[in-house]
Order: sequence, then C-alpha cells, then structure tokens
Amino acid sequence: MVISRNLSSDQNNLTKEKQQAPFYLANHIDPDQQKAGHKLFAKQTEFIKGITSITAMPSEGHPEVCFSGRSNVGKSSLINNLTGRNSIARTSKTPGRTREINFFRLDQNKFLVDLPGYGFAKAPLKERERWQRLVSDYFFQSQNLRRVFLLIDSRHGIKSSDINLMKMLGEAGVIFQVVFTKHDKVKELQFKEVLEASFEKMAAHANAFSEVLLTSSRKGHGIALLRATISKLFHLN
Ligand SMILES: Nc1nc2c(ncn2[C@@H]2O[C@H](COP(=O)(O)OP(=O)(O)OP(=O)(O)O)[C@@H](O)[C@H]2O)c(=O)[nH]1
Ligand SMILES: [Mg+2]
Repeated sequence: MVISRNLSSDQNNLTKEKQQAPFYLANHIDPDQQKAGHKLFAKQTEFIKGITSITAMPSEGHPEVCFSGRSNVGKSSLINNLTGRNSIARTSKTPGRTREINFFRLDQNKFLVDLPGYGFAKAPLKERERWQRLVSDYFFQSQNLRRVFLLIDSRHGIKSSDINLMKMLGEAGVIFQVVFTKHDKVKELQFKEVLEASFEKMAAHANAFSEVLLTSSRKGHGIALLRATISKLFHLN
C-alpha cells in the first residue's frame, strides 16, 4: 500500500523544494548494511546517565538517535533488544517508567537516547508540563540528533499525542521515522488498517521519513533492520 505525500528532497533542510514520495513499510535489508548494523551493536553498550535538565546533556559532539513515543509503547524494551542487554533500559508494565532522558553509548562514541513517554492520561498536569519542557529543550538544543524514531503501538496506531509530538519535531526541524512496536500482538488484517490510517496522518507532516519499520522486541522481529538503519544514519557503511 502506498500513499503519496510531500517529502523534502534534502532531509536536513525542510524548506527545500518538495517532491512527491510515498510511505512504505521496509521489507528489505542490504547485506552490507546488516553487517555494519551488527558490528555497531556487537560491543557492550554503556549507560552514561539520565538527565532531568537539559544543561546536563552528556553527548555533545557525538551523533545520536533517539526513541520517542507514548508511555508503554516499548521504547526501553526496544533499546534493550537492540543492544542485546536485557535490562540496560528499565522497562515496566506500568506506564511512565522512564522519567529522565537516558543516554547510552554504543561503539565508536555513538549514542542512543531513551526519552520519557507521553500520553499517559493519569499523569498529573505538573508532570506533563515537566515532560514538555524537558523533551522540547532536548529537540531544540541537541546538535547531533540524526533522527527521532517515533514508536507507535501496532495495535493502536497514531494518537493525538503522537501528532503533537510530530508538530513539535517539525518546529524543531527534526526528521522522524515511524517504528511500529509489539508486532507480535497484532493480526495482519488489523495491522493493515492501522498502517493505512497511520500513513494518512503522517501525510500532514513534511518531517515524516518515508520508510516505516515494523518491530517486536518480544520476538526480535525487525531488529536487524533497525540496527542497519541506525548504522547508516551514523554513516558507518
Ligand atoms: N508483547 C510485547 N510486549 C512488549 C514489546 N515491547 C515491550 N513490551 C511490553 O510493554 C511494556 C512497556 O514496555 P517499555 O519498554 O517499558 O515501554 P516504554 O515505552 O519504555 O514506557 P515508558 O518508559 O513508560 O514511556 C512492558 O511490559 C514490555 O514488556 C513487544 O514487542 N511485544
Ligand atoms: Mg521507558
């Protein structure tokens, strides 16, 4: 299924002339890219620190990618799976587990960043405001953010809180790539509908990357492709 929309030809410059490009679900992995992705994640990942204020950012000068999405969508689980470390990022059945911005260092001084989730209805207003300030500061001030992976639950699709995040990223001039999570929990037909609806919603955002990924941290689905995508963003292949 392909839905046309506008995407900037130069992903780092959203103001350049637009060209038609479709959204599509990635289904191919280049062998060289796969090797580079495997190599990047083969060495031990190190937890550097968690911050609650942007002044404490540790990764200045180092390229990084980050994982954002609603509470409980599976950001921390995905980082654990990518790095092959069961609990380097803390996960929980209860939404709101990650409350800081957590930095993890991969081989060659490349960083993965785990963001606190949003959209948790029971979170107090103060907590939501704190999230908004911290995450917005991060998006606007990070100098080396190569891409935001925007995680979407395969069962539920894109919600209004995700759209708010897309807008925030657009204002900060940051590209996001949608990564569907928990694929093991969804039936094919149900997912097809979610995908169609998601593409329609993404079409309103010029900073949406055309390729989307499908993952399951539980089953390991899509992990090699995500590793390869990250290594490519770091220009390692
Ligand atoms: N079935 C299934 N469950 C998953 C998958 N990924 C994560 N989960 C479960 O979903 C719950 C939330 O996962 P987390 O990784 O803590 O989610 P998070 O997005 O980091 O949540 P916050 O830190 O609260 O924003 C946990 O109970 C995980 O075990 C998956 O691929 N499949
Ligand atoms: Mg988390």
